[in-house]
Amino acid sequence: MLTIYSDDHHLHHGRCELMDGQLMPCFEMPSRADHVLQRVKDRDLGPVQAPQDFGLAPLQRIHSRDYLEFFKNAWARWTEYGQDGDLLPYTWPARTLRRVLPTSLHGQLGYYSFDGGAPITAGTWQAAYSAAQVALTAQQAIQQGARSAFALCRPPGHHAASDLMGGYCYLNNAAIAAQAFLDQGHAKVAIIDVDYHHGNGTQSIFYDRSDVLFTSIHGHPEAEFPFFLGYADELGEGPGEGFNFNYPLPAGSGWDTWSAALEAACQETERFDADVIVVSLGVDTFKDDPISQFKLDSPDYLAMGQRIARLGRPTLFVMEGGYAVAEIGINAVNVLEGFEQAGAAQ
Ligand code: SP5
Ligand code: ZN
Repeated sequence: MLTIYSDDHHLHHGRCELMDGQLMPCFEMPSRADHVLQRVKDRDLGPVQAPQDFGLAPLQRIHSRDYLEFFKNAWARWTEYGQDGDLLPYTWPARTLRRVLPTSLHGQLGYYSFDGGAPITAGTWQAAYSAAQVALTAQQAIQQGARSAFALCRPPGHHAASDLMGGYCYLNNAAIAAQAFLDQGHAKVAIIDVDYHHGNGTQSIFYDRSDVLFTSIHGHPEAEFPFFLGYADELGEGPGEGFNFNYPLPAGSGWDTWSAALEAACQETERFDADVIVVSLGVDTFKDDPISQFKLDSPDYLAMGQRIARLGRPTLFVMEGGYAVAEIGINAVNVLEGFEQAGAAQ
């Protein structure tokens, strides 16, 4: 399997995130992608290539112009205040407040974010821009006939909405790639989000559309981030009704429970009859993940890849979460190897 990877992810190295009521050192760190890349090489998964640059146009198909402009310029505006530490939001337009764009940097950052978990640093825009190009380059490989490809994206993307950053995410790499498939002639794309957290950004982007099926298996939002989306009764709206399926699971869920949800998601995906599949590949479902509560073990990721392969469609894997850094490479690459094994058996 071809892997697309850019060293630019090192440009994003946040110091602190606001989580569980405290400022904490960032769990989303450069060594995550380094470990995955190392495992790709150790296992001889296939060639590793640098991304091409498709410019801003494919990003603008998913994100609003004003959001992209804000994100691109935020760090420079911050340095004009004489600041050189990470920039975090602290006020949001919650209930009772007006959703009107202020002129202030901090007001605008609150407007364009939904949590305090996505710090902006000097290199965040460049890293996120390159991650989106990584996804687009892997998408192009499939467009040109590859059965699968792996976009080793960092920072991740599935929490980012059209004009919102949060949950370590700035640009929605999976959504950008899915839209690129549609723009290049495909009629139906299915996104399967296996990250431990609900892919609220991806869901919101495609919620009223029938050309993208979104399925997500995740910690129940009653108890787990991002809390305010990801319930099973969210089925899509308007033309998108019946094209969104959430499988929220309780803390402590292991492979038996999790794989039953994957089976349900795969059956919806089969019914939808997608041309191509995009997998939002988070491995924070791992039993030793420091911020998550599921109990998957490393061999389970092989089975995950095998089940996805049985869908029999060209498949783009896009890296999302996973914070047990020492095992992230084993678990992510196990999904890819499981996929390839099942394909070879077909
Ligand atoms: C891409 C991705 O996986 N983003 C996840 C962002 C999660 N941020 C909030 C995490 C809250 C964790 N709470 C842990 C409670 C047990 N200590
Ligand atoms: Zn996650």
